[in-house]
Amino acid sequence: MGTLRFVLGDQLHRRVSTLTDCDPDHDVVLIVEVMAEATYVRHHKQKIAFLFSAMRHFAAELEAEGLRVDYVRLDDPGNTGSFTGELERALARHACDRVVVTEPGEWRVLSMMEAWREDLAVPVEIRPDNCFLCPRAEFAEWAGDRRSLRMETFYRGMRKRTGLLMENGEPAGGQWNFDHDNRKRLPKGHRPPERPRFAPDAVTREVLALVEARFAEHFGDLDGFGWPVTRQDALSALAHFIADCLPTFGDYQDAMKTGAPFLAHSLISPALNAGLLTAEEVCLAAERAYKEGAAPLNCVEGFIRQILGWREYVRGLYWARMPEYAATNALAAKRDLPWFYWSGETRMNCLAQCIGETRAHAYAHHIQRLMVTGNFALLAGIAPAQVEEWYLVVYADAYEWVELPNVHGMALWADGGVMGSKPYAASGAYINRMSDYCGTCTYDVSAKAGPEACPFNYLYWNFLIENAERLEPNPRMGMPYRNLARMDETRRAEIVADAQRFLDGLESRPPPGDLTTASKGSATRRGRRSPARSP
Ligand code: FAD
Ligand code: DLZ
Ligand code: SF4
Repeated sequence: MGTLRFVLGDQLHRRVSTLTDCDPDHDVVLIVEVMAEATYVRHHKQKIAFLFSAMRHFAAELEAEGLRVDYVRLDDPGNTGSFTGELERALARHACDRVVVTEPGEWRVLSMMEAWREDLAVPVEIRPDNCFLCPRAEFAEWAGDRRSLRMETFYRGMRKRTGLLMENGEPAGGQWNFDHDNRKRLPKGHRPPERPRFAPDAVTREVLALVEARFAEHFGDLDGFGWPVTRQDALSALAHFIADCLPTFGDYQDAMKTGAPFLAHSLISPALNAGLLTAEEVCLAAERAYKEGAAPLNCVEGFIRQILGWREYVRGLYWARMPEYAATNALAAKRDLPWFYWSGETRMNCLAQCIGETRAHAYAHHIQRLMVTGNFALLAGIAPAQVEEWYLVVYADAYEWVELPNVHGMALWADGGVMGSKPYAASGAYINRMSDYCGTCTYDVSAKAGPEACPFNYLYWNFLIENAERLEPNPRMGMPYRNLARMDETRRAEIVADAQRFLDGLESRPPPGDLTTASKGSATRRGRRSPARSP
């Protein structure tokens, strides 16, 4: 009798704990394409294509190595469409007397795995995910029952523990953080580095056709699909980033430019989150570039902080605080998600650009996610669950462990300050400073009031007015509330009236006659029904 080793679609690493002791003579590796995972939210078409292609390539690599792989394709006869159904069928097919899995990236899948322990006739071992640098238990111990958890404290601990960018027990360069050297505006005429595109091979082309046929109603375009879908390609994408982009990564990390969706960002998150790369090897590659003098410290530290710091931190927080975390709504936000998040059709050029790029690439960089789509949702008081569903749908790198804390905690402050000491709320001035979007917008970023004024301007003050009870006592909000206090009643009334007019005009349903929206409702991951919204 052997072991059935069930590898999920985002666990595609040869050293994943499920496979560490795999016996090629007796064990079977199970990998399954299932409808339930592709539709529990209506993922962007590129996300499904990326994952199915990466799964098929990974299975082929394991087979080439001599492992026995049972790969179930979406269209295979008898495919039950769910993890549980396929696991049961596989147990009936193979002489296996136990199941081994690695803990998943989402709470709902962990609940499934726990049910398998109860319901299946064989024992089920759930192993820790060894592709992260901070084990869940270690984070939980650090977090304890503290109400607020600051990333910077966690990050410094991780630097000390791993020795990354440490010199004689001190941070390299004498500082933990080089943020003040980053966040520059792009110089005029700046040309972002060229990015490699991984042309679809026969496996990917077959998957693209499958996705187009079976998920036609899902959000997003497939044209131009160029994600790395094998470990080898992911390593080559990483090498390209380190050589060509890391040397300016920090400087322009927060900049946004029309027609330049990637700038010097690494684009490695889909590969990293699916297991094609590990956090450790990515951080070591960046550190090596610093040690060899190929990239400056501000860029290397800025990059390593994203992975060793933010990425590990959000994952730890997710597991330490779920499921209660997702249920909080500190600012009682309840407005429906505007329809333009799906269609991209809005006069607000910043949102139209970021949503358009998201539709085209299943990608937007951090500041676009936080300070454009996230900031608008915060200021407009959109219901957290609806915003979270949107982010989980639209990005190729989205899994709940990483999407939820970033949206719920960082962008929407729905956790009331567990993650961030104050909301990331900003007016149009911030977007104007960090992008070229305002120059071609039909709204006027310098106007404060009236129908042609940039909506971010009055929504920002309206947000402060509406949430004064909750936010005014926050010492970090002292300055904006002092500025608000200097406004007279007439000005405040004007802000509220402008905001009301604008918010009342938002469509949360497809406009009549919009043929691209003829889709049914989608079930949200927390079991509610959301209105039809994936064009
Ligand atoms: P780079 O800018 O090159 O950064 C390098 C790596 O650092 C990323 O690949 C990523 O692995 C990591 N990283 C950076 N910031 C974060 C962060 N805040 N949390 C976790 N990892 C981080 N990231 C996801 O992987 N999946 C998501 O679903 C996701 N949703 C987000 C939602 C919001 C509202 C915000 C503000 C951020 C979200 N992020 C998410 C984090 C970040 O935006 C993406 O990781 C990043 O844009 C991916 O592009 P990149 O690989 O080019 O990143
Ligand atoms: C996202 C996704 C999709 C679209 N399809 C599959 C699939 O068919 N089979 C699979 O094993 N995994 C898939 N995934 C990834 C899972 O949803 C992911 O493993 C869980 O969300 C836990 O992180
Ligand atoms: Fe966005 Fe306002 Fe600038 Fe238009 S003017 S692009 S709405 S910030």
